[in-house]
Amino acid sequence: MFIDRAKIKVKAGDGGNGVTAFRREKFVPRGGPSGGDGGVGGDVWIEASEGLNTLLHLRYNPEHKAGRGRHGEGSNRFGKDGADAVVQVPVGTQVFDAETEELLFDFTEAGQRFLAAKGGKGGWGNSHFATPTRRAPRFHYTGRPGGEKELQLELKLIADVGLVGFPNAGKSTLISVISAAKPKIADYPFTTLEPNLGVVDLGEYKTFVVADIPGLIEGASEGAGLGDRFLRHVERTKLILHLVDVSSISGRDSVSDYEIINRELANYNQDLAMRPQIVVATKIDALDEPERLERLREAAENDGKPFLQISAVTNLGTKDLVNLVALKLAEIKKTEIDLSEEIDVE
Ligand SMILES: Nc1nc2c(ncn2[C@@H]2O[C@H](COP(=O)(O)OP(=O)(O)OP(=O)(O)O)[C@@H](O)[C@H]2O)c(=O)[nH]1
Ligand SMILES: [Mg+2]
Repeated sequence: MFIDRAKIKVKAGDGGNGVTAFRREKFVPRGGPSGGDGGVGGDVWIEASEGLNTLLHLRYNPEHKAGRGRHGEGSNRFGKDGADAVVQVPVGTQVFDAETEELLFDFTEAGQRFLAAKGGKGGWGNSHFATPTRRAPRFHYTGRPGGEKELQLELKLIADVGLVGFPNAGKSTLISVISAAKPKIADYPFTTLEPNLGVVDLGEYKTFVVADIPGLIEGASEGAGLGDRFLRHVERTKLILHLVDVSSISGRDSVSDYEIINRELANYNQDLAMRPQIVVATKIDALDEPERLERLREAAENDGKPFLQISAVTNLGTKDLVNLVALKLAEIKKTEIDLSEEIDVE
């Protein structure tokens, strides 16, 4: 499970001040009090939105303020209320008080709203304070300050797609090309030491989340290399992209690489071997022995797995890959819905 975190500061609007004023009318020597109330400060709301997948947008924009209430005026005119501010978050976001760490709200559905900071009340103008014995009160209340809080937002991100392959297969390079993630890339094994997440933007608010994990080697399922520490991240994904370097720089055999990784997945958890998988031949730009590619294609086809070839460096095939992933994910989602409907019927 990856956790996306963002700390934000919310500040509701202060209430406007009331005012002290008196009526001045022709022929009325001493008019009564006429000071209006201050407006109410705006609230800060947090709202769950369907279109968001991460908290990234808040990391660059951590302060959210609502408008202040305007001050009251003479002739019993009330100050205008301050405008509310709305912070959008993805479904699945949990809101904690940053100071006490208390869980304040858990967003489970799009459209839910949580009042994060309440606007200050407006102060009363002096006309509120007139009594038969105190006809000309010369005081008013000031507005109350708006609520203010630091909030810790946390989102458990579940990757839809897991990238697996030997070290150096080009996993991090691929995620850097199809998403905004900028992981470290280098021509030595085990460059990636911790999983990276990337959000792939398909346009129109459609996205999917890809996890790039450290390279796997033979024995990974028993803890070799960085091994099983990260395979659990793949366990929750719906689709596996299995990247295999087919260039001869790798110095290894593409088909045996492919078989070793599949064996490690199965050893770790038999379910992973059954998980939908797309086989992706990488570094096609550096392909100098085409039979490496053809043998891998055959192996994938024999296993009934879709096969694609890409070069993340020249961008060849990456768009097709993203489209195929989107299509497969939609198919998987549809099967899940059909299955749950069948269960409902029983
Ligand atoms: N020619 C060529 N080189 C590539 C391509 N994709 C990645 N590389 C190179 O391959 C090397 C390894 O790439 P990474 O993306 O770091 O590989 P990785 O699979 O994330 O490796 P680990 O994190 O160690 O598991 C780097 O030198 C990349 O520049 C490609 O499409 N063509
Ligand atoms: Mg990497």
